[in-house]
Amino acid sequence: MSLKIYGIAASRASRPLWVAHELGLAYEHIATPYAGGATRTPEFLQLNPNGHIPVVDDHGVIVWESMACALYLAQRYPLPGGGTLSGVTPAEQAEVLRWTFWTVTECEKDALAVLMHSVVMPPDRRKPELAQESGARLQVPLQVLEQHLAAGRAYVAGERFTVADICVASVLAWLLPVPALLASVPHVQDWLKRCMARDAQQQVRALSRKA
Ligand SMILES: N[C@@H](CCC(=O)N[C@@H](CS)C(=O)NCC(=O)O)C(=O)O
Repeated sequence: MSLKIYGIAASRASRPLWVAHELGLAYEHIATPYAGGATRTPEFLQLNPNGHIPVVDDHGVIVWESMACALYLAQRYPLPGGGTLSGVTPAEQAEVLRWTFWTVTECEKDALAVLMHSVVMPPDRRKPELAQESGARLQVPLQVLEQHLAAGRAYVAGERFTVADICVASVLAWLLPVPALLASVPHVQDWLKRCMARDAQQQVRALSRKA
C-alpha cells in the first residue's frame, strides 16, 4: 500500500486521517507519536525536516503541515460515490481556502492554549489565566463564524460538507471540553456537533483511543 499517513490519531494527524476516512481511502497508518523522540530520528527528519507529525506520503509525494495534508488528499482523491470534498466552483474553492487559513491564523493558537491549560496538562502545570485570555480572544473569530453560519449556511463552504469543515472543526473541537466558550455561538455549536458526529470522525476518534 503506498499511501501512508504518519502520526498518531490523537494529534493534528487526525486532520488528514479524517479526510482519508471520509474518502474511504486504503492507507497505511504509521502511528508515529509526537513525544519520545520518534519525530527527531534521521529517517523521520528526511520526511519532515520540521520534526512534526503529520506527514502524508502519497506514492512518493510528501506533504507536511496538517491542513496542507487535508487539502491535498481532498483534492487528490474523489469521494466513494463520486464528487469531492474540495471546492468545485471558484466560489467554493475560495471558501475552502479562506476558512482553512482563517482557522489556522485566527483560532488555532488560542484553541490549543485553551485545551492545554484546561484539560491536557497536569493540573499543577496549568495556567488557568492563559486559558481564560485565549478563550476571551476567541470570542471575536467565533462570532465571525457564527454570523457566517447564521446566514443560512449548513456548512462552512455552503450547503455541502467539504474539507473546510474538517479543517475548521478539527481546531474548534479543542474547545468542546469548555462548553461555556461556545455558549454565545449556537450555530457554531450545532455545526460542530454535526461534524463531530460523522462516521469518519468517529472512526478517527476510535483510532486515537487505540494508540
Ligand atoms: N503546523 C504544524 C504543527 C505540527 C505539530 O506541531 N505537530 C505536533 C503534534 S500535534 C508535533 O509533531 N509535535 C512534536 C514536536 O514538535 O516535537 C501542522 O499543522 O502540521
